[in-house]
Amino acid sequence: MAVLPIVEIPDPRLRLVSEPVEKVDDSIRDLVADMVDTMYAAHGIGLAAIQIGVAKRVLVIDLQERVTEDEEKPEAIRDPRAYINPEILSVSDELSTYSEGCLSIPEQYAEVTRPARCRVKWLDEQGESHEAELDGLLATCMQHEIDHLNGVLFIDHISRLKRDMVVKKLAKMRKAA
Ligand code: GNR
Ligand code: NI
Repeated sequence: MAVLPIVEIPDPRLRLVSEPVEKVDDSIRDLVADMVDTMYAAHGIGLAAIQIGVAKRVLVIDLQERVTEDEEKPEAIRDPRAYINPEILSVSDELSTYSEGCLSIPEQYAEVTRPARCRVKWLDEQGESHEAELDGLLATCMQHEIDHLNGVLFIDHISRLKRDMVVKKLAKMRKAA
């Protein structure tokens, strides 16, 4: 269990295509535990392994981590889920737009349009296979996280102009810090 530093742009590791997990063992469960700790510490709703520098196809999501800056989410409400080797099987024609953020592009947000629903299969921490049709914020978050496993960031889905604005604002923010 550890809170680890989050890899931020323009770190080239964020552009790697992560490798599938061959066997869901204790080392993977340790990785998941570190990812969950790091996600909560950063107040994120999801985290891909590459965001802590590990190029494996592992992600964690807990949509309920929506808290104010100075308020810790009570342990009791936490419901982190691990998704190992997740695959999108199909997506809806219907689209939806969310204002997305990313812990690797701190404090920057932009509207991203993606399929509103997706059918996904994955392995859990015990190596058991699951399949489900996701919608709403979970569908968006899952697509955002699977993008990370393929070296794709939310800013790749917006216009060049908006992307340049996000990068500029981040540079300005870092300079002021
Ligand atoms: O914390 C996060 N919030 C978020 C909001 C809208 C769409 C996607 C996300 S994921 C993000 C955490 C993160 O960077 N995961 O990779
Ligand atoms: Ni992200």
